Amino acid sequence: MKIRLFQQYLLEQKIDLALFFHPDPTINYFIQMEPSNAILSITPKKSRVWLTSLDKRPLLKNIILHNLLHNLKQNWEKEIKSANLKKIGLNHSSLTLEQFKKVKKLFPKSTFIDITRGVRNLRKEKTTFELQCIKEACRLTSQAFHALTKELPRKNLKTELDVAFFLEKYIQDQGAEIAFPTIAAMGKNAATPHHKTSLTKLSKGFLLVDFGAKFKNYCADMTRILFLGKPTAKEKAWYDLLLKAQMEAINSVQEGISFLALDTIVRKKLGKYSSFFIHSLGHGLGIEVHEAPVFSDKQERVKKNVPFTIEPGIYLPGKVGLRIEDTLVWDGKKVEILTKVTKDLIAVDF
Ligand SMILES: [Mn+2]
Repeated sequence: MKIRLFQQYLLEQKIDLALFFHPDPTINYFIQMEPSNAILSITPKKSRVWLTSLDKRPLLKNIILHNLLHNLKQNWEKEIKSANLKKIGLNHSSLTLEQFKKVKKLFPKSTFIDITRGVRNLRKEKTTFELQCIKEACRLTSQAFHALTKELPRKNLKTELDVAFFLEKYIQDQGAEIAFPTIAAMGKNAATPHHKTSLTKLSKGFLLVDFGAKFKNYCADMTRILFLGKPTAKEKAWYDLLLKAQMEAINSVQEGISFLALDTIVRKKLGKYSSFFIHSLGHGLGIEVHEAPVFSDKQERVKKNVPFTIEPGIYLPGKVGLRIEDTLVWDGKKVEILTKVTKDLIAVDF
Protein backbone atom coordinates (compact mmCIF):
# COMPACT_ATOMS: atom_id res chain seq x y z
CA MET A 1 0.00 0.00 0.00
CA LYS A 2 0.99 3.63 0.06
CA ILE A 3 3.59 3.19 2.78
CA ARG A 4 6.15 5.46 1.09
CA LEU A 5 3.56 8.20 0.86
CA PHE A 6 2.74 7.75 4.54
CA GLN A 7 6.44 7.97 5.43
CA GLN A 8 6.57 11.21 3.44
CA TYR A 9 3.69 12.48 5.57
CA LEU A 10 5.57 11.56 8.75
CA LEU A 11 8.61 13.49 7.50
CA GLU A 12 6.52 16.55 6.69
CA GLN A 13 4.83 16.44 10.11
CA LYS A 14 8.21 15.80 11.81
CA ILE A 15 6.79 12.62 13.36
CA ASP A 16 9.51 10.14 14.37
CA LEU A 17 7.26 7.14 14.78
CA ALA A 18 3.66 6.15 14.06
CA LEU A 19 2.30 3.27 16.15
CA PHE A 20 -0.82 1.23 15.40
CA PHE A 21 -2.44 -1.38 17.61
CA HIS A 22 -4.87 -4.18 16.85
CA PRO A 23 -7.72 -3.96 15.84
CA ASP A 24 -6.91 -0.73 14.00
CA PRO A 25 -8.05 -1.28 10.37
CA THR A 26 -5.07 0.82 9.30
CA ILE A 27 -2.92 -2.23 10.10
CA ASN A 28 -5.12 -4.35 7.80
CA TYR A 29 -4.68 -1.66 5.18
CA PHE A 30 -0.89 -1.66 5.31
CA ILE A 31 -0.38 -5.43 5.59
CA GLN A 32 -3.41 -6.38 3.45
CA MET A 33 -4.77 -9.00 5.82
CA GLU A 34 -6.90 -9.26 8.97
CA PRO A 35 -4.53 -10.43 11.70
CA SER A 36 -5.62 -11.92 15.06
CA ASN A 37 -3.34 -9.50 16.80
CA ALA A 38 -0.73 -7.04 15.58
CA ILE A 39 1.39 -4.00 16.28
CA LEU A 40 2.60 -1.85 13.42
CA SER A 41 5.39 0.69 13.67
CA ILE A 42 6.26 3.09 10.87
CA THR A 43 9.11 5.56 10.97
CA PRO A 44 10.11 7.77 8.04
CA LYS A 45 12.69 5.11 7.13
CA LYS A 46 11.49 1.77 8.38
CA SER A 47 8.23 -0.16 8.77
CA ARG A 48 7.82 -3.12 11.06
CA VAL A 49 4.91 -5.31 12.02
CA TRP A 50 4.64 -7.76 14.91
CA LEU A 51 2.30 -10.69 14.31
CA THR A 52 1.51 -13.74 16.42
CA SER A 53 2.01 -17.29 15.18
CA LEU A 54 -1.79 -17.69 15.05
CA ASP A 55 -1.94 -16.32 11.54
CA LYS A 56 -0.48 -17.34 8.21
CA ARG A 57 2.60 -15.28 7.38
CA PRO A 58 1.72 -12.56 4.91
CA LEU A 59 3.97 -11.67 1.99
CA LEU A 60 5.05 -8.14 2.76
CA LYS A 61 6.81 -5.59 0.63
CA ASN A 62 8.60 -2.75 2.45
CA ILE A 63 7.51 -3.99 5.90
CA ILE A 64 9.73 -6.11 8.17
CA LEU A 65 7.90 -8.97 9.87
CA HIS A 66 8.55 -9.81 13.55
CA ASN A 67 7.07 -12.37 15.89
CA LEU A 68 4.75 -11.10 18.57
CA LEU A 69 5.24 -13.34 21.59
CA HIS A 70 2.28 -14.65 23.53
CA ASN A 71 4.05 -14.87 26.87
CA LEU A 72 4.64 -11.98 29.24
CA LYS A 73 7.89 -10.88 27.64
CA GLN A 74 6.69 -8.00 25.52
CA ASN A 75 9.40 -8.33 22.92
CA TRP A 76 8.04 -5.56 20.73
CA GLU A 77 8.44 -3.04 23.52
CA LYS A 78 12.16 -3.78 23.83
CA GLU A 79 12.67 -3.79 20.11
CA ILE A 80 10.92 -0.51 19.60
CA LYS A 81 12.22 1.49 22.58
CA SER A 82 14.52 4.34 21.66
CA ALA A 83 15.32 7.71 23.18
CA ASN A 84 15.41 9.36 19.77
CA LEU A 85 11.70 9.14 19.22
CA LYS A 86 10.50 12.57 20.27
CA LYS A 87 7.23 12.93 18.43
CA ILE A 88 5.00 9.88 18.18
CA GLY A 89 1.88 9.68 16.04
CA LEU A 90 -1.12 7.70 17.27
CA ASN A 91 -4.43 6.94 15.61
CA HIS A 92 -6.84 8.35 18.19
CA SER A 93 -9.86 7.03 16.36
CA SER A 94 -8.78 3.46 17.10
CA LEU A 95 -6.51 3.53 20.17
CA THR A 96 -7.81 2.31 23.53
CA LEU A 97 -6.94 4.06 26.76
CA GLU A 98 -5.04 0.97 27.88
CA GLN A 99 -2.89 1.04 24.75
CA PHE A 100 -2.26 4.75 25.20
CA LYS A 101 -1.14 4.27 28.80
CA LYS A 102 1.30 1.59 27.67
CA VAL A 103 2.80 3.82 24.99
CA LYS A 104 3.12 6.70 27.44
CA LYS A 105 5.00 4.48 29.87
CA LEU A 106 7.25 3.21 27.10
CA PHE A 107 8.13 6.70 25.87
CA PRO A 108 7.99 8.94 28.97
CA LYS A 109 9.81 11.83 27.28
CA SER A 110 8.00 11.83 23.96
CA THR A 111 5.11 13.98 22.81
CA PHE A 112 2.08 12.42 21.16
CA ILE A 113 0.12 13.64 18.21
CA ASP A 114 -3.15 12.45 16.67
CA ILE A 115 -2.68 11.18 13.11
CA THR A 116 -6.31 10.17 12.50
CA ARG A 117 -6.69 12.74 9.73
CA GLY A 118 -3.43 11.82 8.00
CA VAL A 119 -4.38 8.15 7.95
CA ARG A 120 -7.93 8.81 6.75
CA ASN A 121 -6.72 11.02 3.93
CA LEU A 122 -4.13 8.50 2.87
CA ARG A 123 -6.68 5.71 2.63
CA LYS A 124 -9.36 7.81 0.94
CA GLU A 125 -7.98 7.80 -2.59
CA LYS A 126 -7.59 4.28 -3.89
CA THR A 127 -4.81 2.72 -5.95
CA THR A 128 -5.57 0.83 -9.18
CA PHE A 129 -5.31 -2.45 -7.25
CA GLU A 130 -7.73 -1.29 -4.55
CA LEU A 131 -10.24 -0.09 -7.14
CA GLN A 132 -10.04 -3.44 -8.92
CA CYS A 133 -10.83 -5.24 -5.66
CA ILE A 134 -13.78 -2.95 -4.89
CA LYS A 135 -15.11 -3.39 -8.43
CA GLU A 136 -14.91 -7.16 -8.11
CA ALA A 137 -16.64 -7.02 -4.70
CA CYS A 138 -19.42 -4.93 -6.30
CA ARG A 139 -19.71 -7.32 -9.24
CA LEU A 140 -20.19 -10.29 -6.90
CA THR A 141 -22.71 -8.31 -4.83
CA SER A 142 -24.75 -7.49 -7.93
CA GLN A 143 -24.60 -11.11 -9.06
CA ALA A 144 -25.82 -12.31 -5.66
CA PHE A 145 -28.84 -9.99 -5.85
CA HIS A 146 -29.62 -11.18 -9.36
CA ALA A 147 -29.51 -14.76 -8.06
CA LEU A 148 -31.91 -13.78 -5.26
CA THR A 149 -34.45 -12.45 -7.77
CA LYS A 150 -34.35 -15.87 -9.44
CA GLU A 151 -34.56 -17.77 -6.16
CA LEU A 152 -37.46 -15.95 -4.48
CA PRO A 153 -40.17 -17.17 -6.90
CA ARG A 154 -39.17 -20.77 -6.01
CA LYS A 155 -40.54 -20.06 -2.50
CA ASN A 156 -37.77 -21.90 -0.65
CA LEU A 157 -36.82 -18.83 1.34
CA LYS A 158 -39.23 -18.33 4.23
CA THR A 159 -37.69 -15.73 6.56
CA GLU A 160 -35.44 -12.66 6.52
CA LEU A 161 -32.58 -14.86 7.74
CA ASP A 162 -33.15 -17.28 4.85
CA VAL A 163 -32.77 -14.35 2.46
CA ALA A 164 -29.60 -13.10 4.20
CA PHE A 165 -28.06 -16.59 4.26
CA PHE A 166 -28.86 -17.08 0.58
CA LEU A 167 -26.98 -13.89 -0.35
CA GLU A 168 -24.08 -14.62 1.98
CA LYS A 169 -23.73 -18.21 0.78
CA TYR A 170 -23.81 -17.05 -2.83
CA ILE A 171 -20.99 -14.58 -2.17
CA GLN A 172 -18.89 -17.08 -0.24
CA ASP A 173 -19.41 -19.73 -2.91
CA GLN A 174 -17.63 -17.33 -5.28
CA GLY A 175 -14.59 -17.31 -2.99
CA ALA A 176 -15.28 -13.88 -1.50
CA GLU A 177 -16.18 -12.82 2.04
CA ILE A 178 -19.02 -10.81 3.56
CA ALA A 179 -18.31 -7.09 4.09
CA PHE A 180 -20.78 -6.82 7.01
CA PRO A 181 -23.76 -8.79 8.38
CA THR A 182 -26.50 -8.71 5.75
CA ILE A 183 -29.63 -6.72 6.48
CA ALA A 184 -32.79 -8.35 5.17
CA ALA A 185 -35.85 -6.40 6.31
CA MET A 186 -39.45 -7.37 5.57
CA GLY A 187 -42.15 -4.70 5.39
CA LYS A 188 -42.26 -2.44 8.43
CA ASN A 189 -38.99 -3.89 9.74
CA ALA A 190 -37.24 -1.82 7.07
CA ALA A 191 -38.46 1.37 8.76
CA THR A 192 -35.45 0.79 11.05
CA PRO A 193 -32.50 1.54 8.74
CA HIS A 194 -30.17 -0.85 10.61
CA HIS A 195 -32.79 -3.53 11.25
CA LYS A 196 -31.32 -6.69 12.71
CA THR A 197 -32.16 -9.53 10.34
CA SER A 198 -34.61 -11.81 12.12
CA LEU A 199 -36.86 -14.84 11.85
CA THR A 200 -39.67 -12.60 10.54
CA LYS A 201 -41.55 -14.50 7.85
CA LEU A 202 -41.58 -13.18 4.31
CA SER A 203 -44.98 -11.71 3.49
CA LYS A 204 -46.57 -9.32 1.00
CA GLY A 205 -44.78 -5.98 0.79
CA PHE A 206 -41.35 -4.42 0.33
CA LEU A 207 -38.35 -6.63 1.07
CA LEU A 208 -35.15 -4.64 1.58
CA VAL A 209 -31.66 -6.16 1.37
CA ASP A 210 -28.54 -4.21 2.33
CA PHE A 211 -25.37 -6.24 1.93
CA GLY A 212 -21.96 -6.46 0.32
CA ALA A 213 -19.16 -8.78 -0.67
CA LYS A 214 -15.59 -8.30 0.45
CA PHE A 215 -12.95 -9.21 -2.11
CA LYS A 216 -9.29 -9.36 -1.04
CA ASN A 217 -10.14 -7.21 2.04
CA TYR A 218 -12.10 -4.59 0.04
CA CYS A 219 -15.79 -3.94 0.59
CA ALA A 220 -18.87 -3.39 -1.54
CA ASP A 221 -22.10 -1.93 -0.17
CA MET A 222 -25.48 -2.09 -1.92
CA THR A 223 -29.17 -1.86 -1.01
CA ARG A 224 -32.02 -3.05 -3.20
CA ILE A 225 -35.74 -3.41 -2.66
CA LEU A 226 -38.00 -6.09 -4.07
CA PHE A 227 -41.76 -6.29 -3.78
CA LEU A 228 -43.41 -9.53 -2.76
CA GLY A 229 -46.84 -9.48 -4.37
CA LYS A 230 -48.15 -6.55 -6.35
CA PRO A 231 -47.36 -3.00 -5.17
CA THR A 232 -50.16 -0.45 -4.94
CA ALA A 233 -49.92 2.82 -6.87
CA LYS A 234 -48.83 4.56 -3.66
CA GLU A 235 -46.07 2.01 -2.97
CA LYS A 236 -44.86 2.31 -6.55
CA ALA A 237 -44.86 6.11 -6.23
CA TRP A 238 -42.69 5.99 -3.09
CA TYR A 239 -40.19 3.78 -4.85
CA ASP A 240 -40.14 5.90 -8.01
CA LEU A 241 -39.62 9.10 -6.03
CA LEU A 242 -36.72 7.59 -4.08
CA LEU A 243 -35.09 6.19 -7.22
CA LYS A 244 -35.44 9.54 -9.00
CA ALA A 245 -33.81 11.29 -6.04
CA GLN A 246 -30.97 8.77 -5.98
CA MET A 247 -30.39 9.03 -9.74
CA GLU A 248 -30.43 12.81 -9.61
CA ALA A 249 -27.65 12.73 -7.02
CA ILE A 250 -25.66 10.20 -9.05
CA ASN A 251 -26.06 12.22 -12.24
CA SER A 252 -24.86 15.33 -10.40
CA VAL A 253 -21.56 13.71 -9.39
CA GLN A 254 -18.63 15.61 -10.86
CA GLU A 255 -15.13 16.61 -9.85
CA GLY A 256 -15.14 18.86 -6.80
CA ILE A 257 -18.86 18.85 -5.98
CA SER A 258 -19.33 18.63 -2.21
CA PHE A 259 -21.15 15.67 -0.70
CA LEU A 260 -23.26 18.20 1.12
CA ALA A 261 -24.46 19.56 -2.25
CA LEU A 262 -25.44 16.04 -3.34
CA ASP A 263 -27.32 15.61 -0.07
CA THR A 264 -29.20 18.87 -0.71
CA ILE A 265 -30.19 17.71 -4.21
CA VAL A 266 -31.68 14.51 -2.79
CA ARG A 267 -33.59 16.23 0.01
CA LYS A 268 -35.04 18.76 -2.40
CA LYS A 269 -36.23 15.99 -4.70
CA LEU A 270 -37.77 14.04 -1.81
CA GLY A 271 -39.86 17.10 -0.92
CA LYS A 272 -42.27 16.39 1.94
CA TYR A 273 -40.61 13.00 2.45
CA SER A 274 -37.19 14.53 3.14
CA SER A 275 -37.92 14.64 6.88
CA PHE A 276 -38.24 10.84 6.70
CA PHE A 277 -34.71 10.56 5.29
CA ILE A 278 -33.01 10.26 8.65
CA HIS A 279 -29.38 9.45 7.86
CA SER A 280 -26.41 10.56 5.85
CA LEU A 281 -26.55 10.29 2.04
CA GLY A 282 -23.53 7.99 1.92
CA HIS A 283 -19.98 7.25 2.95
CA GLY A 284 -16.59 6.28 1.62
CA LEU A 285 -15.57 2.62 1.65
CA GLY A 286 -12.47 0.48 1.20
CA ILE A 287 -10.81 -1.80 3.75
CA GLU A 288 -13.67 -0.71 5.99
CA VAL A 289 -17.26 -0.57 4.84
CA HIS A 290 -17.53 2.91 6.36
CA GLU A 291 -14.47 5.11 5.96
CA ALA A 292 -13.53 8.55 4.66
CA PRO A 293 -14.93 10.63 3.06
CA VAL A 294 -17.43 11.41 5.82
CA PHE A 295 -20.35 13.19 4.14
CA SER A 296 -21.16 15.45 7.09
CA ASP A 297 -17.72 17.07 6.71
CA LYS A 298 -18.48 20.20 4.69
CA GLN A 299 -14.97 20.20 3.20
CA GLU A 300 -15.34 16.77 1.60
CA ARG A 301 -15.72 16.80 -2.16
CA VAL A 302 -15.95 14.26 -4.98
CA LYS A 303 -12.46 13.35 -6.11
CA LYS A 304 -11.05 10.98 -8.70
CA ASN A 305 -10.61 7.37 -7.50
CA VAL A 306 -12.38 7.92 -4.16
CA PRO A 307 -15.24 5.38 -4.08
CA PHE A 308 -18.37 6.14 -2.07
CA THR A 309 -22.02 5.19 -1.72
CA ILE A 310 -25.22 7.11 -2.48
CA GLU A 311 -28.06 5.73 -0.39
CA PRO A 312 -31.12 7.87 0.20
CA GLY A 313 -34.01 6.39 2.13
CA ILE A 314 -37.58 7.05 3.19
CA TYR A 315 -38.59 5.64 6.58
CA LEU A 316 -42.17 5.87 7.78
CA PRO A 317 -42.04 4.70 11.42
CA GLY A 318 -43.93 1.48 12.07
CA LYS A 319 -45.08 1.36 8.47
CA VAL A 320 -42.50 1.01 5.75
CA GLY A 321 -38.85 1.63 4.91
CA LEU A 322 -37.18 2.15 1.56
CA ARG A 323 -33.53 2.65 0.68
CA ILE A 324 -31.65 2.39 -2.60
CA GLU A 325 -27.87 2.24 -2.44
CA ASP A 326 -25.08 2.01 -4.97
CA THR A 327 -21.32 2.01 -4.64
CA LEU A 328 -19.77 4.35 -7.19
CA VAL A 329 -16.60 6.12 -8.18
CA TRP A 330 -15.72 9.26 -10.15
CA ASP A 331 -13.02 8.23 -12.62
CA GLY A 332 -12.03 11.79 -13.55
CA LYS A 333 -14.39 11.98 -16.55
CA LYS A 334 -17.55 10.22 -15.55
CA VAL A 335 -19.30 8.60 -12.63
CA GLU A 336 -19.19 4.84 -12.69
CA ILE A 337 -21.85 2.86 -10.81
CA LEU A 338 -20.03 -0.26 -9.61
CA THR A 339 -23.11 -2.10 -8.30
CA LYS A 340 -24.63 -2.54 -11.74
CA VAL A 341 -27.66 -4.73 -11.02
CA THR A 342 -31.09 -3.38 -12.00
CA LYS A 343 -33.02 -0.86 -9.89
CA ASP A 344 -36.35 -1.50 -11.57
CA LEU A 345 -38.77 -2.48 -8.82
CA ILE A 346 -39.02 -6.25 -9.18
CA ALA A 347 -42.39 -7.66 -8.15
CA VAL A 348 -42.18 -11.31 -7.11
CA ASP A 349 -45.29 -13.52 -7.28
CA PHE A 350 -46.34 -14.11 -3.71
MN1 LIG B 1 -23.87 1.92 3.06
